Amino acid sequence: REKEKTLAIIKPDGFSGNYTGEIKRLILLSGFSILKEKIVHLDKENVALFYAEHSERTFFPSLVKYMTSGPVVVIVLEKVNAIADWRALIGPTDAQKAKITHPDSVRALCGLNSERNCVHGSDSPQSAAKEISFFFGEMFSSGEVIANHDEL
Ligand code: YYY
Ligand code: MG
Repeated sequence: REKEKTLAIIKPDGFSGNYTGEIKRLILLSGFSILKEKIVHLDKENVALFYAEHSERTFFPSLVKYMTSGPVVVIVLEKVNAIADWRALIGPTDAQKAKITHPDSVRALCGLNSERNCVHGSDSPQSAAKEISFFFGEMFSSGEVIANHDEL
């Protein structure tokens, strides 16, 4: 059982709505270690690259506007099965649906709808590797642990 890394993003209204502390508490309580974290304000080019797979979707211009509307917190998480477990913790893409089907999820906690859904999670080992290197340069194997559940 190898540890995995995944990328989490607290999106603009998660950050501006002061959900960062609550989300990090849920992250640590769920057994993830936070290896790296930074606050960044994305520009259009950043978002277009990060969400390149969605560039032809009708929601794309609106998504770019939302993701550039304020700072985000970018976090590298690590644990066994981190990728699937973080996706499970954040809940479905549509936060309205999350409130009904996954009331304990992060998107139910602070998301609004299928666009303003508060958080991001990598969806596969390939995207986790790509997304972590997008924000932090090379994939690293033993990053510094800033905080973990033992410290709560
Ligand atoms: O991976 P996840 O974030 O759960 O959903 P994706 O289908 O990859 O879409 C990425 C991103 O695009 C989503 O978090 C919000 C936005 N989006 C949207 O604005 N409207 C949709 N109908 C679907 C997705
Ligand atoms: Mg996705």
